[in-house]
Amino acid sequence: MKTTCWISLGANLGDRAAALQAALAQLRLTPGIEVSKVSSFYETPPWGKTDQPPFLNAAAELLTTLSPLALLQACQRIEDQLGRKRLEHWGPRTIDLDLLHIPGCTVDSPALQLPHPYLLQRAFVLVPLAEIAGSAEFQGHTFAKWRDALPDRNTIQKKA
Ligand code: PH2
Ligand code: MG
Ligand code: MG
Repeated sequence: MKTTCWISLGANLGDRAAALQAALAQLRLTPGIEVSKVSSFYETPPWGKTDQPPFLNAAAELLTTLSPLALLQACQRIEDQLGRKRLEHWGPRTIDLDLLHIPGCTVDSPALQLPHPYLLQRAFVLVPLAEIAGSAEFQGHTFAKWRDALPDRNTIQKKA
């Protein structure tokens, strides 16, 4: 059975667009993962730890036969292949792939929390996600409605 999973992609070091494209290409090559939708790429100010370069962010919809933990491992392997160094919490990174939400699935383990704990607070996540899944219901509202409730949603700029 195939499950839908929405993920967030981000980069703020090196050629950011090339890193997002390379991650998507690696996801497409991974057995058990189909990339069914990809959002536009967005220029976003750093959130949480603000003294770092701006990010390029996107969201994607995956259809997968993998378990949530196997999907997480696949994403971490791709981050490693693309030269991700795990130096600093919320610090600069060449590529970051985060699982956001799998409808009907909650996970609360040290390795993985689903839904992503900051999903509804981060405009850099919700603006791209609402582009590809705006009408999906999440905790009583659609993603489009959650996006529209974010005061800083206009700081997230779609790339031409
Ligand atoms: N990722 C973080 C911390 N802050 N800010 C933006 N704009 N985009 C990100 O992807 C991001 C962030 C930790 O994963
Ligand atoms: Mg992240
Ligand atoms: Mg991450």
